[in-house]
Parts: sequence; structure tokens; C-alpha cells
Amino acid sequence: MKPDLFQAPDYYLLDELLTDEQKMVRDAAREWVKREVSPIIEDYAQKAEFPNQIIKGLADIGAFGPYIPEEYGGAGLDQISYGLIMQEIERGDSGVRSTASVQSSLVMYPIYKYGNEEQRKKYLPKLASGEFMGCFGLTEPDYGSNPGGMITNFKDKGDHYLLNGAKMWISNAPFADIAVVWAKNEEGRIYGLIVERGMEGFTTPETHNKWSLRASATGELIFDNVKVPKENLLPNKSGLGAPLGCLDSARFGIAWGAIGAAMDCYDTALRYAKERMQFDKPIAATQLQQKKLAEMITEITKAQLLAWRLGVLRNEGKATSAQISMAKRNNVDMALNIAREARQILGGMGITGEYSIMRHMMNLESVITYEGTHDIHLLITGMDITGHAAFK
Ligand code: TGC
Ligand code: FAD
Repeated sequence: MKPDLFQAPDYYLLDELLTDEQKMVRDAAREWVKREVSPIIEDYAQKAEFPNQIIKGLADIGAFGPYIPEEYGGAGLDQISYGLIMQEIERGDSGVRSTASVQSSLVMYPIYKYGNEEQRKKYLPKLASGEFMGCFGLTEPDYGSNPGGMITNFKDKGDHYLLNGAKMWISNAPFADIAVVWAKNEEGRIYGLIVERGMEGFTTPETHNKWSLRASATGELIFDNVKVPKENLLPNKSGLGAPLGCLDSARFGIAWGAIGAAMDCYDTALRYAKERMQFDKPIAATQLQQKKLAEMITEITKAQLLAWRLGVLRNEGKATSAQISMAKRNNVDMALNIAREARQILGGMGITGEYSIMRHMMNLESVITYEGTHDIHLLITGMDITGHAAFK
């Protein structure tokens, strides 16, 4: 892969909206990605392997629990800092950002928010340092966009719960030490349970042959009469709103992360267009390529403004789930379109691993599907503005 010459576009001087702390956090993540992710990531994506050696670095830049209070090992940062960390990581690779999103928003967040003090103290510091890695099991083979229909269930057996069922498409599953699993009790009420690797009857087979998110490990979670200790149930929230509340936090991070992937594609294409000579002039001097590049920077700037404003609303505790859906949908779609256009600017070189664009493009095909598909987020906006749920 070519050396990482990334220069972040900031067409509307949005840096002026950031605090010194936010810029410091962002710059540390940016430097780390350049140093530790860019040189290796293409190789790991080609091999379809997660680079385990970056776990400690992710923890060091605050990517595991950026907004979780410091007393539990988190970085205690604000929401915009969290977003900026996700942006920088996804600038490197969406699969690496996935690992950080899952650990922070889908494992640490529910333990922090819905767990008791004992559970917080037991798990959060180890998750923040990367000593423990986690995964989040909501999706099932027959229940993807409609997780409320899940059939994974647990029964009260007196001194423990007995868990049965299966989850699929689970990021980090093949190596996770713990899984936050959503299952129904005998009354059909959804609860989160912490399932630990090594519990009898719990297996995590890896999903192979992905053309997308190849540097992220994906797998199934299978529960065959797993005895889960009663103290592993997250007691403080039940119902579908509990897992969906975690998704709000992860979707917010993705709205920022997608900007990172888009910025990398734009920056790569701009540099290439200025250097690539055809018909005795740089292709950047042709109107058609300028149209692509000008539209890219316009869309990136709009997405940056959307994410920043959403971050302000999150910091003030005012962001709604529907506002988060709008940003996730818009920014991922924007990034995928930019990746496709940027790939064309590179001509044949665009399909090779010499450049990051094709990898971003393939990754973004998962990002536009997970955490709620592009269509589902449109229906969430539709429901919000009309008052009618069109899902059912
Ligand atoms: P509905 O009846 O609308 O809602 C059920 C309850 O949930 C509440 N609620 C939310 N609460 C918090 N945050 C949200 N975003 C919420 N959305 C809804 C709602 O108020 C209600 O509460 P209550 O107290 O009245 O019971 O539920 P529904 O069954 O009609 O479904 C609505 C729908 C379709 C929007 C929802 O199911 C949905 O979002 N589906 C998409 C599923 C999804 O996003 N799955 C993601 C799986 S995890 C993942 O992909 C990780 S990838 C990670 C990575 O690698 O980065
Ligand atoms: P389906 O729900 O079957 O949807 C198929 C198509 O139908 C989509 O286009 C959808 O938009 C459309 N559709 C569905 N319902 C409607 C409707 N009512 N109206 C109109 N159109 C509709 N899940 C987890 O729990 N944890 C994870 O860590 C995780 N990681 C993932 C990693 C990867 C790489 C991938 C690909 C997925 C991951 N997921 C994870 C699962 C992901 O959240 C689901 O794939 C996603 O929610 C969509 O579910 P589905 O694939 O079953 O598609």
C-alpha cells in the first residue's frame, strides 16, 4: 500500500468550532491511525484477519469508552470528542472502527447504563483497557431489522438462568471475552445478559467469505442450554428500548466515522487527480473530474456540519433517536457515494490494494446495512415526521 499522505479537508474551517481538548483528542487518534493502522490494514483486510496487536493502541487513544466516566476506566470525554475519535479510526478502516464502536457503545454503554455497581466495577475497567473484548448480540437469523421478534430466550432455574438461541452477524464474536446478549424471559420481556467465553454450551463460530469489513471478525453466538449466573443479568432496563438505546450511541459514532472514510477517499482522489497526466494535462484539470471532486467536498462539508450539530445536541442531552438516524443514514450514504466516485477517478488503479478506496467502498456496504439499514432509517424519519410507523 502507498504511504499514508492523508490531509484532512476542512473547507468551512470547522476546526474553529472545536475546543482545544477536542482537537487534541482528534490529533492523537489521527497520528495513531497513520502510524499503526495505515501501514498494516490492507494486508489484514486481504487476509481477512483482525489485527489483534492494535487493541492496546485503541485503548490508549481512548477509543474504548470515550464518554464512560474515568472512575470506570473510560476517558470521560464529551460526545464530539467521541465522534472525532470514530472519524479518525474509520479514516483508517471501518472494520477497526466497528471494533471500537461495539466495545464502547454496545458493550460498555449497556453495562454502565443498565448494569449495577458490581457489574460496572467488574467489567468496565477491563473493557476500557482492552484486557477484555466484548460483543453485542441482538440480530438473529430470522430477525434483523425487526429485533423485537427475537426467539433467543432464558428461563429462571432458581439459582441460574438457562439461555437458548442463536445470534448472527456479530462483530468481534470470534475473539470476544464477553457478550452482551439480548433475550426474552418467560413473560416475553427483553433483558440484557452478560455471557462469558468458557460458559458451557456457548460457542462463537466465525463467519467467513465476507467481501466487506474483512479486517473485522464477525461470527455467530450459539447458546445451547447455557447456565448464566443470575448476577449477570443487567437489571436496570428491560424491553426493546434497552438495546435500541445502545444503538443510538453507536449510530452517532457511525455518523462521524463515515465522514472519516469519505475524507480519506476524497483526499486520495484529489491527490491522484492532480498527479495523473492524460492528454498532456492532469486529469484534475478536466471538468468531469472537477465535478466529482467539487461535489465530494460539498457533501463532506454538509456531513461535518450535521455531525457537529448533532454532537452539540448530544452534549446538551437534547438529541433525539430520529435525529441520530438521519445523520447515520445521510453520512453513510454520502461516504459510499464518494467512495464509488473516488474509485472512478483512480481508473484501474482504484481497484487495487495500493490505495484505500476500494476497501472503504466494500466496508461501507456493511456500514450502510448494520446498525439499522438505509431503508429502516428512512422509515424512522418518516415515522418521526408523520406519526405513522410504516415498518409493520
Ligand atoms: P418500537 O415499538 O418502535 O420501539 C420499541 C421500544 O423501543 C423504544 N425505541 C427506542 N429507544 C431508544 N432508542 C431508540 N433508537 C429507540 N427506538 C425505539 C420505543 O420507544 C419503544 O419503547 P417502549 O417503552 O414504548 O416499549 O419497535 P419496533 O419493533 O416497531 O421497531 C422499530 C425499529 C424498526 C425502528 C427498530 O426495531 C430498529 O431500529 N431496527 C433496526 C435494527 C438494528 O438497528 N439492528 C442493529 C443490530 S446491532 C448492529 O448492527 C451492530 S453493528 C456494529 C458494528 O460493527 O459497528
Ligand atoms: P433484513 O432485516 O432481512 O432486511 C433486508 C432488506 O429488507 C433490507 O434492505 C431492509 O432495509 C429491508 N426491510 C426490512 N424491513 C423492511 C420494512 N419494514 N420496510 C421496507 N424494507 C424493509 N448485529 C448485531 O446484533 N450485532 C453486531 O455486532 C452486528 N454486526 C454486524 C456486522 C456486519 C458485517 C453485518 C453485515 C451485520 C451486523 N449486524 C450485527 C447485523 C445488522 O444489524 C443486520 O444485518 C441489519 O440490522 C439488517 O438485518 P438483516 O441483515 O437481517 O436484513
